[in-house]
Amino acid sequence: MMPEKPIFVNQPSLPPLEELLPYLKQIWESKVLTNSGAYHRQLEEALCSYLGVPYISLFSNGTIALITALKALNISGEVITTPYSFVATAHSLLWNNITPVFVDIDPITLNIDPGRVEAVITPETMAIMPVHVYGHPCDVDAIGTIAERHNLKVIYDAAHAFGVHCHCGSVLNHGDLSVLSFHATKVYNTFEGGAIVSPNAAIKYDIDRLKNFGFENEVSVTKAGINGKMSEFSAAVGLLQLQHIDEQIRKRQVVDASYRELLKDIPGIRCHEPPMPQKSNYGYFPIFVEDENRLTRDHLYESLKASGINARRYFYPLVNSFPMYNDLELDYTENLRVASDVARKVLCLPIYPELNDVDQSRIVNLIRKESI
Ligand code: T4K
Repeated sequence: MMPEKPIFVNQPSLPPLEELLPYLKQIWESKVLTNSGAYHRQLEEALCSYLGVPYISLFSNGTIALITALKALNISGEVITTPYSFVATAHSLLWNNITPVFVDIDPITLNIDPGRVEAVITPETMAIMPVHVYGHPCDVDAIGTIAERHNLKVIYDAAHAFGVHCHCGSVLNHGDLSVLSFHATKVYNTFEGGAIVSPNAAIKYDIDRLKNFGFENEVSVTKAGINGKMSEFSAAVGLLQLQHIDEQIRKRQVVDASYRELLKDIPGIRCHEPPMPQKSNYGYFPIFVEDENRLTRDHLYESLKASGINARRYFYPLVNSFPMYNDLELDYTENLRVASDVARKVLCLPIYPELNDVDQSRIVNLIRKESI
């Protein structure tokens, strides 16, 4: 019997190859491969307009963009963040010699719980780094109020929040800076890539120096910068992807709605249902395997995997449990109850624009069979 084809959690969307060829021809002819070439400049402009943000700086990936965002704001000391994220969020703090202080999450949004932030502010705290987990907006108003009251910077890890709008337009306009990821597995991808959204030209200027080794001009280096530049190839892919993004998000919405319908009567399976933002991107489809289910989340994960369905436990284990975070002073076992509970139950099901009805039924039928 033929093995069934594997299904991955976030299969990248790619535009038709023939649409990329004219871009490649242009790169080949110009021989400008990187360092803020024509496509790079065009993509920055196009993204500002699509996302509704004032300034954007493109990066080679989201992690370098996070590290650079902290550098650009001269953050040191302690930063309050969430343990319920991809490791890159907290790692960006360690790469800046900053101590992460993990705070529990809200059980509905799964984002940092603003109600717990003030209790951990110390004289060393310089910033908050919340994450719009799965593209669902944080409580930006509450976080903004706390930051203002304590004179803290806010850097949003918006890796999942491409194109997301909250109650007042793009969620990327909140905080001091927002950082995007354009990794292959994201809603909008440039193979590898990322960006920092800034509110004014002065901070964009600093960020653009920092991502290019700190060069001010040919003979002057004014900052200890890094190489975080996006190549012309990635920028070209980005321009092309932008032409298809609305259609791709629309298809994701159909997959999302169909999962909700198909899963609704399976005992012990609960879909994540935070308040819907004004505009979503449907980047992830987390479910929770509740305690009353016949199987644990890990059993379900394994049996899906055995059938070629590669769901992912985003975000398990919690970041604070990794060895490089073990010597932090706070005792997190008591303080991270919600995050620990969610991390134990969550499973992100495959979601991407090309996920067809047949494959979706295959996934849901397996979950049903294992759950009843
Ligand atoms: N902040 C947050 C909140 C993030 O979630 C991330 C990244 C970052 C910051 C950092 O941004 P970047 O530096 O990555 O730009 C994946 C992604 O690698 C990572 O970008 C993402 N978050 C995270 C949530 O998911 P893994 O370790 O699960 O990736 P991987 O390679 O196992 O891919 C997952 C599945 O996708 C595979 O089973 C197969 C499929 N896949 C993957 C790739 C790379 C494909 O079909 N094609 C591909 O090219 O982390």
